[in-house]
Amino acid sequence: MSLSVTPQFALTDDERALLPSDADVESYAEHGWYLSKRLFTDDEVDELLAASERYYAGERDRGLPVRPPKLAYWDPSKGEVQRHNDYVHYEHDGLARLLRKPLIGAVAAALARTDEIRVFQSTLIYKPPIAAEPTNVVPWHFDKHYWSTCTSDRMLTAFIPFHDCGEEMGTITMVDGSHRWREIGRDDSMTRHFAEREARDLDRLLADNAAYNGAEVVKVPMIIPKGHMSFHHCRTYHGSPSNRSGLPRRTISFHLQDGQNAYRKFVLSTGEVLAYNHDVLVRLLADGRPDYSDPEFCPVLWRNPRRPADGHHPQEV
Ligand SMILES: O=C(O)CCC(=O)C(=O)O
Ligand SMILES: [Fe+2]
Repeated sequence: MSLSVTPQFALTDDERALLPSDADVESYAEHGWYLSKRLFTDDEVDELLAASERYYAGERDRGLPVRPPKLAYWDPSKGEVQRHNDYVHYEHDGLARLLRKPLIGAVAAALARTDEIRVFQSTLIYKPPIAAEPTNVVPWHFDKHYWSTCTSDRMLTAFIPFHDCGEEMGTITMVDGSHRWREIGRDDSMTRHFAEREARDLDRLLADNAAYNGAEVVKVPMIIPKGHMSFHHCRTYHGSPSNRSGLPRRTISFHLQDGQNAYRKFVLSTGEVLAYNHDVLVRLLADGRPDYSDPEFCPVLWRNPRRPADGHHPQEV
């Protein structure tokens, strides 16, 4: 059997020690979240912060060729609200260079039990240090709702703070085990981003879904030391409270897809075909579907370097 050797994805021994253990992978399967070991050095995190400041000052290495319909794109004219900026891995090489660290993909691959991880989206987030700022509150949601055009249920997100991130800062908070809940008959409104929805409706939705599953809502704030990151499954409910720390909360939500993920047509009850922002950006497959493996927008972050060229998928990393 011939091997496709992809040396850029080989990990050093030190990096392999930072992968989740078997028990960690089991725990992620049970709880739907995982707090990583220290995947970035202090220097790397400081570089992320500096690169984000240059991004906010207007630095770009390239611009999106068209503006997709639901793009999150803060600019200074929006003022001191919570900032969300999508596609930073595409537009800004300084941020991309750090985000493309193969170790992050290898950790995600172990958790998702897959042998390839591609970038799906990256959103640079900033919560200004204003305790009463209403836009700083992230209502309960799970990410798969926004990714209804994706075939995969293994997608996941690395939440990467640029500093120690605890409760005072309004850190991301997981609803333990909620990725295993069955969903009450969903309606189309779930495909709309939380920023466009009433927080109260989403609170009720969480409570109703918990009751439907006979489950308790156990909220686990992720206390994340600098250089560590938290991972969550695409069906894990999560949200975050206001920033009461007096300092800005700076993070990137790095959304990841497994190698098998592909576009699927998702029709809303109105008959409208749902579109994700990628659908107007990425190249098309021969059959006309958007290609969620377009290396321009969805590059491979990590692939098992021992993966055989014939496409069989050994699980070991
Ligand atoms: O910014 C937050 O606290 C939540 C971010 C989020 O929803 C995500 O990473 O999927
Ligand atoms: Fe989210």
